[in-house]
Amino acid sequence: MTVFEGAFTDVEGLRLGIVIGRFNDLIVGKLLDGCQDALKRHGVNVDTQVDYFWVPGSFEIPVVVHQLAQTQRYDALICLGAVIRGDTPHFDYVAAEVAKGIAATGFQTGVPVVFGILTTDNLQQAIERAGVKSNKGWEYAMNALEMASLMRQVRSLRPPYTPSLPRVADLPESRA
Ligand code: INI
Repeated sequence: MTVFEGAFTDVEGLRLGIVIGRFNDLIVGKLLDGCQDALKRHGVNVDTQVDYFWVPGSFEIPVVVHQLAQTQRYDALICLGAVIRGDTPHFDYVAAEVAKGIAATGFQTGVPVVFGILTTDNLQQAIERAGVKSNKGWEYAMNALEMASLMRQVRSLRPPYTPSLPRVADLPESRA
């Protein structure tokens, strides 16, 4: 039996991208601080090993993170945002789209993408998760380190070639 799990200190040559939705900047800035603190304490140089991409709000995160994942430049990507419920259904649309978009990027590209989007009912809950009681940004950084390390191991299991698919005309049951 072989057990695979990610390490938190597998940071040599690691490249990370962080996509940040500026909306609710007070909260998101704190998440970013927590994230950078965790990365630094695990040996990541947050100036040279991390690229930062600012977008207007959480809704814009998926389009950027998807393009970044396709570059295959990053071992992991972290999305940071804060979606706080208001008096209208806007929250539901933004929260649902960003969650779907981020999940799709991970599936479609094989690059780990951390869902670092706070979705809270009010500002108080967001503040508590952005540095007052705990800082979720720290956790998101740890998730990225762990997944980047695990996916490096998973990738090494792939055969060193991609067998080409047979042509339809060569399939035995084909009438082409
Ligand atoms: N964006 C957020 O990141 N958080 C929110 O709470 C939020 N609310 O509630 O409106 C929000 N809206 C902006 C949205 O992400 C887009 O930037 C905007 O709709 C333009 O596309």
